[in-house]
Amino acid sequence: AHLPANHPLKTANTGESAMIRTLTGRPADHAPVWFMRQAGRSLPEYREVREGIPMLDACLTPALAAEITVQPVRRHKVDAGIFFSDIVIPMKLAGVNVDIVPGRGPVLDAPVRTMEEIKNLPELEDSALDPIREAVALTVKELGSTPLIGFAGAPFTVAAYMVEGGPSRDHLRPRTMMHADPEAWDALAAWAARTSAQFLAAQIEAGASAVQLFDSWAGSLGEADYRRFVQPHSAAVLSAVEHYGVPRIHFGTGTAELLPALLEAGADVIGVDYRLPLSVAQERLGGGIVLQGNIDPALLASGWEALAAHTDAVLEQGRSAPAHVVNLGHGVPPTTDPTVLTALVDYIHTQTRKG
Ligand code: 1CP
Repeated sequence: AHLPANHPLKTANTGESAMIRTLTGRPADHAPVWFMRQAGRSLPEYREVREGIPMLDACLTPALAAEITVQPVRRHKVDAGIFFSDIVIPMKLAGVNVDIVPGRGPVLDAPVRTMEEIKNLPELEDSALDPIREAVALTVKELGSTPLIGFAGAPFTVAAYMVEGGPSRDHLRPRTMMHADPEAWDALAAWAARTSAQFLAAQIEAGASAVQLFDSWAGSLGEADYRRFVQPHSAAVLSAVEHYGVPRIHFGTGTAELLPALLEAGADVIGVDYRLPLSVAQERLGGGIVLQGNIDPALLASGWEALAAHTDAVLEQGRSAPAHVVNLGHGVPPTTDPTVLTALVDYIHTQTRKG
């Protein structure tokens, strides 16, 4: 690996943490756990520091982004922080007019649908990523031996927001565009891949010990479209950061039929959503890959007995993989009682502790 000389994997001991040991397929003294969307609205301390501050402003204020990233680690004793940011931050920093509308999500002033519009997209200047580098450096310092996981949106999920101009259920427009104007689609997905790769590289160089590529909406694609129009672009992001030598997680939802194609994009770890048991996922993936997942977020509100039984089943199914990082099968719902998350982390640590 070619980590910068002062990278935490070399200078601190995140490399021997249960999280990094497990992500790299080595045994650990307990199963590590983190939760997608562990920072955010489920935490009163988050709501307090975010009061009156728009989402994207919070992401681009380094001390605030660092504080919000560390909050769930402090409270729940999860085994990693997930950098507080958003998949639309790289396009924002490139100069695209995007905002995050409360209760809705990312919305663009002008959707990007034609080759002309794609050719006019600004490139992301490296210096524009400075607030990200600063936030990551502050976070890593605060986290000490607990690893920080960086992330970016995968090209399909990012481009889907750009083509639709906002959140959508079926992602009809990007799926139509792939076939109506494949050249334009490939140009847009390549732009999204470049900016996401730059975003990941900035986080790794500033100290992130692992990264996750979020293809949250990949499940709206059939396998043939995924392979033709998406996989090469996701593979480009993953290979752009391979030389750093930090573990790369690839996650999508609704990917049961896409798992082998997802694996071929080249990540080190596959994140599985809550719909498919980990043992079935492992079978479809050929048996040799580290898995992450996949407690159903719905069970966080189902009462402790049902949650503990479900967690036991997830831990058992995780034994089918060479190593298993425990997570939810998608993000923490904003209505989640945070004390349930704290208890769940403790339960997972206790149930899996060796010796
Ligand atoms: O005002 C607010 O509090 C806005 C809510 C919010 C938050 C807390 C948004 C808007 N983004 C985030 C942070 C965020 N987004 C994180 C870091 C925090 C953590 O995980 O603890 C991460 C990793 C993301 C990534 C993200 N943004 C994804 C991929 C993950 C996933 O949940 O699938 C996606 C799809 C987005 C887009 C987005 N940003 C925000 C919303 C509400 C959405 C989804 C909108 C939709 O349904 O299409």
